[in-house]
Amino acid sequence: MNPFDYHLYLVTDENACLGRDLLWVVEEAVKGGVDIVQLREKQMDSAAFITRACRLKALLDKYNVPLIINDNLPVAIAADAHGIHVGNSDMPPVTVRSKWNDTAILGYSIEYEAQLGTAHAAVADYLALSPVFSTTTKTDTVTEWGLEGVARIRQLTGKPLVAIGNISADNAGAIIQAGADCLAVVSAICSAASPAKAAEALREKIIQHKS
Ligand code: TZP
Ligand code: MG
Repeated sequence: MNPFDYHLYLVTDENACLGRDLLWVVEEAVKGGVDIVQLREKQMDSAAFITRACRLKALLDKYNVPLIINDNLPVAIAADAHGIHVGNSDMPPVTVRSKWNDTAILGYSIEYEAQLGTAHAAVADYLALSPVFSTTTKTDTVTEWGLEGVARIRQLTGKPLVAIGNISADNAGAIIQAGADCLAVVSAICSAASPAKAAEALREKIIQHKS
């Protein structure tokens, strides 16, 4: 198990970057306070995915910020990433653990409450409530957890909880107060005029509302 002590999680989406270079956006975000980054590439072939992951890893290593790869174990291994994030219909966390080292950060998306009691949730380093609020960035979702859902799941598990979905500086404080440990965002940072300032604003809200 890895101690997961991160607070502002950037999930990348090149389409959300308003035509700007993804690595530039990520670097600005990190300067503004993002402390963990997930490379999420849904269309890219493996070779290009690995190349991009290696570039991003080299950048993030300079800042001591871990790189998580979305749903692709060969890419995560090839890029020597710090971890992997899988969803309910991806490679199961127990399988990931059997194929990769124990020190890798393993994130698991929770779409149904029933996932909580499984061996998969048990081997994860953090659980992502996906989505906390419905979002146009990802529309194939099941449960909109809402603040009540965050609070309920908080009572049911001691695992670090990451909230994702339509998070902005406006609702960040309430989500932390409801029990999330970490907030993950795509558009609030990738599509911001200043990704650094957007990250700063989110980070400030998180710190303010941590009990
Ligand atoms: N998983 C659940 S919601 C989501 C992902 C990848 C997208 C979140 O994007 P945004 O723009 O922060 O709402
Ligand atoms: Mg997935």
